[in-house]
Amino acid sequence: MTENKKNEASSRRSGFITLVGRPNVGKSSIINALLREKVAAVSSKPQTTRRSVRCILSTDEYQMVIVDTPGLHEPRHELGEFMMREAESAMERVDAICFVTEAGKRMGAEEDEIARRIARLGIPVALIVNKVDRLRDKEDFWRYLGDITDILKPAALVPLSAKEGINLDVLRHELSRLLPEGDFIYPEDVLMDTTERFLAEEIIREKIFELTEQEVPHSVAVVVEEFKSPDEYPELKRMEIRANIIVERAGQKGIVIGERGAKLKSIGTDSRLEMERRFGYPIFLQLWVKVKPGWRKSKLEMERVGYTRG
Ligand SMILES: Nc1nc2c(ncn2[C@@H]2O[C@H](COP(=O)(O)OP(=O)(O)OP(=O)(O)O)[C@@H](O)[C@H]2O)c(=O)[nH]1
Ligand SMILES: [Mg+2]
Repeated sequence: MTENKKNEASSRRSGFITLVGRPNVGKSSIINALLREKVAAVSSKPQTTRRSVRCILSTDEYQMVIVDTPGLHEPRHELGEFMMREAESAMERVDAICFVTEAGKRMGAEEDEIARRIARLGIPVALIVNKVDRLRDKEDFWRYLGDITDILKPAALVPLSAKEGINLDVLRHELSRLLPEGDFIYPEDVLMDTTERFLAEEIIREKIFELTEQEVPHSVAVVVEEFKSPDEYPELKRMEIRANIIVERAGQKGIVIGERGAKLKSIGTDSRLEMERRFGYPIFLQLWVKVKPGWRKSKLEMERVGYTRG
C-alpha cells in the first residue's frame, strides 16, 4: 500500500450498527430514509421484517453497515423463534446498537426488559425516538420516555421522523461518530448485502402485507422458484421471475387470489413496478398461490420455504 493510500484508509471509518426495537416502530423505514433509497420492506403491520439484512450507507468519510432486524417480540411459533434468533445474533460483534422506540408511546415493562438486556451487552447504544411527527404536545416527548435513558445510558439520543425526514442528518452524524477507524468493507455503490432473488421475495411479501389483513400477511411466505436475468441470459430482453406465495390454509389462498383474481393481480402489478424500478429491467412476473398447512409451526416446512440460518 502506498503512503497516500494508507493515510486515506486510516482517516476513514467503517463498522456495523444494528437497529433493534419492538415491531412496527419504524426500523426499516429509518434505514430507507438514511440510505435515501427504498431497500427494506416496510408495512403498517407489525413483524414485517423476518430476517436480518445488512444495508450499507457510504459517504466519502465513512461506511456504515446498518443491520435491519425483525421487531423484538415474544415468539408464538417456529417462525417467531427464527425471527428472534435473527435479531439476537445481529447484536453480536457490532460497533453500536440503535434502540428504536416510538415518540409519544409509553414504554412498557417489555421494552424496559429489552433495554436492560441491550445495556448488559456493553456495546455503545444510540436511542432513536422515531415518529416525532405524531407528537401533538412536545412535552409528551420526555413524559413518555420513562426510565429508558437511565437503563440504556445512550451515547446519543435522537428524536426522529423517518417519514417526514426530521433529524436524519443528525442521526447520520451521531451514528458515524460511533464507527471505528478502518477501510470500507463493501464497494461504495453496494446498498444491500443480499441477492436480487431475496429482494424479489421481499418486494412481493411487502405488497401482500400492504394488501391483506389480519392473520393473512403473517401466514405468507414467498419463494422465488425461477429467476432469470438478462445479466446471466443475454438473449432475454426482460427478467423472468416465477414465485410461489405460500399460505397456511385454503381460505387464505382464496383471500390472496381475491374475487376473479383481482387481489393477486394487484399484488403482481405493484411488485412488478417496484422490481422494474429496482432491477432496471422490464419484468415478467408469474405468481402461484400454494397451501402448506401450518408451515410457520414446522421447522422442516420453514426450511423448505427458505427460513434457514446460514
Ligand atoms: N408517522 C410516522 N410513521 C412512520 C415513521 N416511520 C415509520 N412509520 C410507519 O410505521 C410503520 C412501520 O414501519 P416499519 O419501518 O415497517 O417498522 P419496523 O420497525 O421495521 O417494523 P417490523 O419490521 O415489523 O419490526 C409503517 O406504516 C411506516 O410507514 C415516522 O417517522 N412517522
Ligand atoms: Mg422492519
